[in-house]
Amino acid sequence: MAEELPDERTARLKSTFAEIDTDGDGYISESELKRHFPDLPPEALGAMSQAADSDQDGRYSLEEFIRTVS
Ligand SMILES: [Ca+2]
Ligand SMILES: [Ca+2]
Repeated sequence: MAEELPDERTARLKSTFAEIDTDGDGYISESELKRHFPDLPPEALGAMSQAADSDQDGRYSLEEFIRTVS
């Protein structure tokens, strides 16, 4: 894969985040994640929430999301 400019990458991640954040509150909840990835097994969700939810508030901020996928 070609290397991307960080700005482009951030912009793309932001739009992905907005897509998953269906109620637009600025956080991705587990149910929004499940709605967006219906085929994701519960184990994957659990592993992801442990790794991604660094402040342990049960939802993903944009910052946590970017940190996790980048
Ligand atoms: Ca939300
Ligand atoms: Ca969090």
